[in-house]
Amino acid sequence: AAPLLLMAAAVGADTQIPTSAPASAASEWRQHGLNAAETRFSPLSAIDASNVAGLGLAWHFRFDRPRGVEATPIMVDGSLYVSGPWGVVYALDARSGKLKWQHDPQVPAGKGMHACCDVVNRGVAVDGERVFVATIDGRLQALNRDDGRELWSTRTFDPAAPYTITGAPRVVRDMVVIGNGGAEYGVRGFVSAYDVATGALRWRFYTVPGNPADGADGAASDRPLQELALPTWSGEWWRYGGGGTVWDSMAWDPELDLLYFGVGNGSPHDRDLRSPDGGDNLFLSSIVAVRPSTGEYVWHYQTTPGDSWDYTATQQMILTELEVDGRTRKVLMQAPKNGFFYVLDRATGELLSADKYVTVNWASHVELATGRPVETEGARYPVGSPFLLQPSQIGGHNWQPMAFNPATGLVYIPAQESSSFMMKDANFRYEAERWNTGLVTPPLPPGPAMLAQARKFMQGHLLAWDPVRRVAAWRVPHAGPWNGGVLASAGGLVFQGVGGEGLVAFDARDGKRLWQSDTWLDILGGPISYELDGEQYVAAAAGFGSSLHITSSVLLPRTGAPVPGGLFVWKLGASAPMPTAEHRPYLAPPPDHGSAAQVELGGMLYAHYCMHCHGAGAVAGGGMPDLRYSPYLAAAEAFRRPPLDGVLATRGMPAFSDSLQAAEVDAIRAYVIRMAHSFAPQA
Ligand code: PQQ
Repeated sequence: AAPLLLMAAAVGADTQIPTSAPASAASEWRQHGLNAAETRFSPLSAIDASNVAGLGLAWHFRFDRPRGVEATPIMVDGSLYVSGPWGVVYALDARSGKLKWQHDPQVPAGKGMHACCDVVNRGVAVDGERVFVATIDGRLQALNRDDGRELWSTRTFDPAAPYTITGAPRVVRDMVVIGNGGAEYGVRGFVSAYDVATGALRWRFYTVPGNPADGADGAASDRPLQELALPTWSGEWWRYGGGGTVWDSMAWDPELDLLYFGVGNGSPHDRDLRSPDGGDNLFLSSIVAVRPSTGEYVWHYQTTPGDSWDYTATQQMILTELEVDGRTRKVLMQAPKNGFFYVLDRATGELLSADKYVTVNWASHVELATGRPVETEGARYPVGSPFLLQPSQIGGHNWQPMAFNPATGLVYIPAQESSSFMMKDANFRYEAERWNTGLVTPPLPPGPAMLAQARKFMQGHLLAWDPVRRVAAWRVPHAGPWNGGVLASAGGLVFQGVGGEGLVAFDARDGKRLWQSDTWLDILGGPISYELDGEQYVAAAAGFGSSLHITSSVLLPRTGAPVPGGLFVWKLGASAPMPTAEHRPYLAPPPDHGSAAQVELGGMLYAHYCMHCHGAGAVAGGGMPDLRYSPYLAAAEAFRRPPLDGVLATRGMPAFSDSLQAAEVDAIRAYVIRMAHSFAPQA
């Protein structure tokens, strides 16, 4: 390895693992982000730029159910622990891929309707003899590491409420910490810590205030909620929950004794609906630091005051040390959805820098003195003036993890340029358990010309960001907007799942493309690396599903047939055969019969009620049925049965009889048929 790479290993060794981890930790992947600082920088260097071309598939393991896959696997003691859709956990031999055990939490299919972005699971946590997983219906479970037996299972919320969990739990000392999702539907976010041995609740931190008339919550967060957060809200937000879900990112610093979590957007999205007299609406879109033992508030930094754009601050946080203005600072770095890259002093929450890492038009800049963004005119999309927002609600960066290489000093971000049309829903009425963003979702305009236009506004890239110089060192453009998490390694490499291409390795210094392995399934979660018997392995989970695969598959370079995903593992010199793509048969659609008015109405209703599962433009991705080729499409009477009679309820398709009339379902059918004739089937 080159001197640069040796230096990487040396620097990595100090900043890597802040806890006193056992010696084997350098060859394993014990925690979600590799370590408590979530750097995702593997100290392994056997695979480097000079030999990565010889990386081949060692083995792959297929999950047994379709739908989205977003997990970062964990590797401890020669075993891999990976979660698939619905929170099914697989324990595999890390050398051979042989299944040791699997555990299915048996989530009722109907719960899937509360998941904004598929029934994904971003991974498990392993501590001693226990494997922890959080299920989409809100159970936190401890499984025996040897045989997958359930040791305890705790309900973190009432599964009838539209909460979900997609994030990976984190073990912090003798506690396991977990948040939840659901801010698109109307919930009040919170984070909870449970005893690793018993599953007993230790503390809970609500991220937004409840109804003041109900008094205090009796949680560790009372004081900051009453004193800091409550004055920043107005109106009756609690009717809609308020939002603030902690659906993904956490990190912790044992020396400072601080646990950090990223808080999500407001519910509904439009602040005018949830807090009509304005206000910052703490702790939405914030990074919050608490004492891990008690959940006691220490500091917060709000990235997007008074969020109206779905600008979550739930994106990954990396803890490291940086030289800022001649001083070494302990920092926390985040690239949240809103398009600014933040560097904070992680002891105090002081803002050190905030710079645009993608195109941003909702704010001109962030003022360092106040820590506040300066919003642009019209960005809050007043009535009658819709706003073309950049970045869109998918963000300049979403949940796909980034990585930091201390030798290059660069943060590698799975970034995207994106835009979306923000328009108030003049007819908004809260519908329990339904999409409650308060925005009109325009249907995708039919026709290839409009589609090409939409694709131009949606572009993903791998971004190497210099957090000290506060500029991009390089960017590598990708074919589509939705790409995977990043692994950086002391071998001077950056691995990323690229939409339509499988796993790709780049040179950490300049982004030069060095290697590719086409898995035929997109890799979204973070790849990992581990060493066994002196050999370095790279592993990544793959599968179709997740927010953009489902809603916007029409914009992606490759979309999925509803086939199960799985885990792929590579090492030098291996040559196991790669499974090839699987195609599904298509039924010819019925004749296009709808009037312009009927198709237009159907399109609006489709975008509100159907698109979040069956896809924009009625082009489905991932494991969801594609309505253009549904056998129910053949006759109007048949097409009404699932939404109005609930005939597919046990398979997860909820009845919409409280929201939709027969004539409206017929209009949706006319729209779907129009789309079936507009877009060629995707293999
Ligand atoms: N999940 C994904 C995904 O898995 O691809 C993408 C998103 C989520 C978002 O862009 C979100 O805004 C989002 N929001 C919430 C929420 O507000 O509670 C939850 C989730 C989730 O749990 O997956 C996502």
